[in-house]
This record gives sequence, structure tokens and C-alpha cells, in this order.
Amino acid sequence: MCDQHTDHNHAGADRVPAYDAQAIEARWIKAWEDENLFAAADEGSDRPKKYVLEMFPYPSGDLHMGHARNYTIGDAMARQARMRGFDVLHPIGFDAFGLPAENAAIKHSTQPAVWTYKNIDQALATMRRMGFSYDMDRLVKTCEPAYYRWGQWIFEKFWERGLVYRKKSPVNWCPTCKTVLANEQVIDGRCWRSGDLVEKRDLEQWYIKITAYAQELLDDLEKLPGWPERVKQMQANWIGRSEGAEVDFTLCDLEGEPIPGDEGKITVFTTRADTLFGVSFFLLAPEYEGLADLVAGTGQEDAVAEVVERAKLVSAVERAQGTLEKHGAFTGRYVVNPVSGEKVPVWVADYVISDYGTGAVMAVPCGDQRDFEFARAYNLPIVPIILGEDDPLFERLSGDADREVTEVDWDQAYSAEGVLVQSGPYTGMVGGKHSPAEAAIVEALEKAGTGRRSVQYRLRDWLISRQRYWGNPIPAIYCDHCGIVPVPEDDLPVVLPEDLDLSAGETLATTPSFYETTCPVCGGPAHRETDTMDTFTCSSWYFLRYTDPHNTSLPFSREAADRWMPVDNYIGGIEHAILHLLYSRFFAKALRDMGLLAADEPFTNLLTQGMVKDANGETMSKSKGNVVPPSSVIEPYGADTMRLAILFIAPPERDFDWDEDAVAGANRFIRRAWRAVWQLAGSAAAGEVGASALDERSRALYRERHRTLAKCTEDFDRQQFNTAISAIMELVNAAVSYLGDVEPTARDAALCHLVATDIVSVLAPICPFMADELWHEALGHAESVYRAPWPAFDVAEAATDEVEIAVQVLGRVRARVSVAADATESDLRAAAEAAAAKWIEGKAVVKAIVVPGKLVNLVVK
Ligand code: ANZ
Ligand code: ZN
Repeated sequence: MCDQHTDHNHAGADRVPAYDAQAIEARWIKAWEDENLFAAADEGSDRPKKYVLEMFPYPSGDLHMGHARNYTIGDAMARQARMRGFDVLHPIGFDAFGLPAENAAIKHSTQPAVWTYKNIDQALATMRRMGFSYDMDRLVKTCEPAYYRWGQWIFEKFWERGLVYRKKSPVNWCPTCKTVLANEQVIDGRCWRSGDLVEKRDLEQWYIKITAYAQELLDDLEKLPGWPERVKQMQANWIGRSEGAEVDFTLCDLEGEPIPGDEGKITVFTTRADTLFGVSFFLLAPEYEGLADLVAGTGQEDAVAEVVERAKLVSAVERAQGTLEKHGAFTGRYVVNPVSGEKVPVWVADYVISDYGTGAVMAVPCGDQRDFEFARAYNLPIVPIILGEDDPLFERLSGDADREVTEVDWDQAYSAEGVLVQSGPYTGMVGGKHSPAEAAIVEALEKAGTGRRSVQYRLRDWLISRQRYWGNPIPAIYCDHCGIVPVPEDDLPVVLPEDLDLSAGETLATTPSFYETTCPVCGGPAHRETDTMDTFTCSSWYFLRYTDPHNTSLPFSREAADRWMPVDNYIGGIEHAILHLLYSRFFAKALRDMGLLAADEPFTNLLTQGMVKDANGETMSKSKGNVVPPSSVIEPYGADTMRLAILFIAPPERDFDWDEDAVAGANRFIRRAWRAVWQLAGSAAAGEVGASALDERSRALYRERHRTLAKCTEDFDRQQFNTAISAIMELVNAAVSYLGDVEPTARDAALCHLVATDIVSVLAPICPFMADELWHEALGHAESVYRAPWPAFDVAEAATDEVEIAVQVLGRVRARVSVAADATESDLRAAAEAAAAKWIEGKAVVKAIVVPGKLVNLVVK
């Protein structure tokens, strides 16, 4: 390569072709498709695998900026992983069932299927235009029988294993969506979709027994260091494990005499057995089983019935929050405290919910804020039994085993840890959750047979029936003889008819051709279930179907699942922190236990991307009219500009405000990089860069490329694309000044070629169209840049070989000077004396104190 300085082609430097984004992008969309470049390699190679996945969209229309951001992040990761030598699986699909399709169909007098497929086509066209590197052969649409058949199959397998069951209970009903909802879909008492207040209805519905996995779902959060803490915390809170005890209270008859036998016992769940001496009344949920019998004959029937009726209007979630005004009524009954022997009144209260613990509560108004408020509202006693040592009452009661004070003038409960007072033998012990007093009292209860340790979860089973048409039919048949039986596996799928006239009010339940059938057991007439499954069941395993999308004998093969699972990088919105992510974790575990896959957890790393807001920081919405459609950037500038702008404006997890100037800036940078690469390539030939032989300017550029590559590689690994892009910009700047400052004849051709290669490579995950165009046209490669390796670099080469040191004269800094990093002491002294010439003139340097790499202090006389 000795002749490289004279052997290059100057002509190219000035012949930079125009950057025509539309033409370039059209060309590469087609070329990648023709080559099927992004097909995932099913045959296990010796390369490591990487499964990159963005949460699949609901096809509600064209893609919006939030989608564009989500997929651009994932695509940058997938493309870079490919260059880093991974076998990459990067699929896409559509979460295609759901209520909006029904509403739209009615509004536009069409059918949900027609509307859905039209939207899917439109979204696909935009995805294609954006250059997302999906393996299109794996496209999954959940509304297609080939997919939902396996959802029905899984439902039946769950059923077989006792993970699916039917139950009649008060359920959440959304009057707008006209369907029931799961607890996860009720947010602050409102429907997650319509925002409408949720009502209670007593219905028999299908449930998935997610609670069977409550403990594992909680424990395994620890196996997810790649998830945001916030999401894990939300899941842990939702699962809501509580350690406490069950305590049996004895029910009394009207005369106050204990009712003998098992019937006469009401059990509570409490986390604070230490407060048993402070129980001044007792509470039952309005839905408490047997409440009506209990009240019968007491004269309190009407008062209790009123509370019961009123509670039906409010969702359990809201009631349990304890923030509402509390309502209750005396039941006319009493129970006896198993520890103190005291008799206290039993009330019904609407802040007690039936499906937590036992539906009964020992009320301790001095220690529980909800009980405190209830006591104040209904004039019930508040007995202080736990106090802080600085409480004015403490001195007086601290030695008291017996009850002396039965009222307080507090305005709120004492809910912190404290010391027990007026608590019999436990007086003086530290009380609180998991406290010594709690342990001692539970032990005593266990000995007496009136209590036992118990763990409760807030997580409830997942109600999956939906009284909706556009969903996956539940494969069950009702026979008067045989009861409820599953549709035989060979008859799956139960096909959803696509030609219902929703505007005429048709539903599955009004369509005999759908629901009329024969019983698979006795052959008699029978009818099908006309409810469909919650669409979250469809999205709970789609990532598994991608591993084996054409399988016709199983949802996916074990081999395919184990080849690709778990998903290495999952990217989506924080709004799924509980819903979809919890359901998917459950599905993965249940399917694992059926032997269908090995992975315990479906998603190793989770990136929750921030929102794209409008220029004023408002969320974009059709109703506000502030939506910026992706086409408004793609049409004038091209998809590469769009992608670069999205990744450059902010780190992926942060919200950002849409910024026109940033888009224009991104386009300017693309043009600058385009020109730089052409010029570098035009004055270049590939070759070995002889680092040691480089002159000073070339050496500086050489250092810069190592530095940029080190930084980009690290930043890509952390998904901090914005800082990676800053580093690329610096490299382009360094290249541009090199080209401008150095005579063409003096440029190092091999270095120019290397830097052009680097710039194209690190831009490739971000601006793929421009990258492949430059790779082929400017750098002359025949194969795609995505078949080329990520550029190699050496961190040591990035280290600068000059250091700046301070020059002091008699301890005062007089100058700074650059010296070679490996300069000897005498070199340093000479450099210092030269730099400080002005200050040492006419004096004798008697001594030089040298601190290598830092300073030289000249002592003069
Ligand atoms: C007595 C007590 C005293 C309580 C005290 C708390 C504080 P977590 O931590 O969420 O598990 N509780 C039990 N079942 C209930 C139900 N079905 N509806 C409403 N509240 C119920 O909460 C456990 C506590 O919530 C239990 O401990 C019980 O009140 C109440 F100073 O018992 B505690
Ligand atoms: Zn039958």
C-alpha cells in the first residue's frame, strides 16, 4: 500500500450524486424484498440468536407517531443485531380482534372483518415504506382462523388442566362496551377502553385461573433484571401478596350466647393480629355469603339490604381503595373475640370486598384508617391499643394490661409501628406488620386452634368472557344432557362468521347458523357458547406463534419455540405494564408446564418507550386535531430522515415533543453524511490502514473512528440511540474537516475508505436506505450492508497519544503545553522551559519537579 497516496481517483470527489430520498428508498424496499433479506434462519446455525419484538398493533387505521417510534427503535436494534452476527427473528403482526372494529363497522355500514383487513393493509404499506426489517413470511393476524384456532386449542388444554373454569359472581360490566371486563381492565373504577364507569352484574362467566401462578409470577420478577423497575413494581403490587393470619371469631345468638358448631364461626384475614385487643366492631362485605340468613329475624334486614343494594353500583376495585365515603349498617349480630373474649357488633360495610381474604374484617379503628373513618361515621368506639412512645397517652397506658381508655380524640388512625398498650399479656411488645407481637399472638391462636398463618393475593382470576362478536369464539357447547362440553379438537376452529349485520343488531347469540349444533358427546341438539374471548388472550401468545407461524398441527413446535424464545428485546408502551405483560407471562408459564416450551419467562429485556407529543407537549389525538402523521415527514424528506429524527430527539424511554426543526436538522445531517461518504469514497481505495505511518491529521481522524465505534457500539447496546447519533455526527464532522483541510494528494486513501465504511455501517441500523445505497454505489459492494459485519475497533487506538500538562513557575501556573504521552522527564522539562520562557528569562532553573501526565513545576532563582 506504499503507493496509496498517489493512486486515487480525484474525479469522484466532486461528483457527489444528488441525495434523492424517494428514489433511493423505493429502490431498496424492493431490493430487500426480492432478496428476502430479513427472513429469520430457522435452521440453527452456530451463530447466537436474537429475537427482537415490538408489541404488535391494533389495526385501528394508519400508523401514528407512537407506532413509528416503537417500530423504529425495534428496527434499529434488529438491524444492528444482524450486523453484529446474530441470527435475528424480527416479526410483525396484528392484534386484529376487538371492539373498535365493531363500532367502526356500524358507523360505516360495513363488517368488522372488512374494516380490519383494510386497516391492516394500510398499516402494512406504511411499515414497508418505513423500511422495517420484518420477516414478512411470519405475519400473524389474530382474526384469521389459522391463528385463532390455536387460541381455542390452548383454551381447551387449559380447561383440561383446570386452568379454565366457569363461575357466577358479581362482575364488572361496562355499559358503553356492553360487555364484562377483567379486573385489570377496570382503571379507577372505569372501563380501560371507553372510560365509562363500570357497573356490577351477577353473571356466570369463564375464567382463567391465573391465580394458580400468583407466587411464581411474583417470584420470577427477580429473573428479569432487564425490565424497568417501575414495571416490576406495578406487577408486584397488582399481584399483591400479603402475609397474615386467619382468625376465627365466634358468632353469638340474639342473647349473646355463642352458637355452637362450625356454623357459628366467622373467619377474618388480617395482617395485624397484633391489634386483636383493639377490635371494637366486626365487618362483613355486602356480598358476604349467608349475610341474608344472618340478618334474618334481627329487625335490621332493611338497613342491611339498603347497603347491599347501594354497593352494587360501585366497582369492587373502587370500593377497596377506601377513598369513597363509607356506608354500613348493623346486622343485629355479635361475635366474640378469640383473644380478649369481648363481644363486638357485626356490621355490613361497603368498603369490605367479598373476594379478598374471607370477605370479613376485624375492625381496628385505632390502627386502620378505613376502620377509623367508619367508626367516626357511625359512632363506634376507637380503643387505643398501639401507640408511639411519644404519644401523650403512652406514659399513662404503657403498663396497662387492662382496658382503661376506650376513646381517643385523634383525627386519624395510628398506622405506624408502635408499642402495644391495654393488650393483656402482650402489652409492651412491639406491634405492626410482621412484628414480635403479631408473631406471638398468631402462635397463641394456633395453639388454641382459633387462628392460622395465611397468605393472600390481591390478584384475581382472569375473567375472559366477552359478550362481543368480533373476537375468538369460546369453543364450548351446552347440552341439556351432558352439560358444558368442549368442542372436539378435530372440529376446531369454531369459525367466526364474518357476515353479520351489526347495524341490524345481529350478534352471535341471534345467529342460529352459528350457535345451533349437536352435542359431541350424545349427539343430541345443543348450542354453542356465543361469548368470545377477551382479545388479551390473543395477544398472550402471539410471540410464540411467530416462531412457527405455519404449523398446522400445533400452535408452535417445541423446537421452534426453544430455538427463539425468550424474546430478547421487547419494546412497547408502559400502558401494558400489567395487562398484556402479566397475561403473557402467565401464558408462557402455563404452556411451559404443558411441555410446549422451555423458557420460564417470555421477555428477557423490556423497553417501555416514551410518548410522542405534539409541539406544545400535548398528547396527539384525532379529537384534538394535533396528530402529526408519519406521511407528513416521509413525503417531503423520506423515511430515513423520519427514523433519524425519532431516534435523535430523545432517548427511547423518554416522552418527547414533536419538533419540526429537529426533522429539518436530521435531514441536513443525512445530506452532510451522504456528501462526506461520497467524497471519502471517491478519494479512496480499500486497504490496510497503517496506523503508525499516518501523519498527524490522519492520525487524529483514525483515533476519532475508533472512538466513535466504541461509543456507538456501547450506546446501541444500551439502546441510547440519541447519543450514538451524536457520536456519528462528530465522526462525520471530523471527516469533513479532514477532507477540507488536507490536500487531496496528501490524504490517506485507505483511511478515507475505512472511515466511509464506518460511517455507513453505524448509520445502517438508523438510516437503512441511505446506508445500503452508499454501501453499493459509493463503496462498490455487491452485497447488502446487512450482510457485512459491524466494524471492528480497538479502544486503545481511541486513546489520544498527546497529553496537556500545566507548566508552573514557583508553584504558579504560567502555561499549558501539549506533549507526547510517553515523553521522558527531560523532554517534559525542556517543553516546560520553552513554554515558560517569558517567566524564567534571566533566571536560573535550579530544579524541575515533574509529575508525568500532569505538570512540571520550575523552581528558579
Ligand atoms: C385488622 C387490621 C388492623 C388490619 C390494622 C389492618 C390494619 P392487605 O395488606 O392489603 O392484605 N381486610 C381484610 N380483608 C378485607 C376485605 N375483604 N375487604 C377490605 N379489607 C379487608 O390488607 C389486609 C388488611 O385489610 C387486613 O388486616 C384487614 O384489616 C383488611 F391496624 O385486620 B386488617
Ligand atoms: Zn350431550
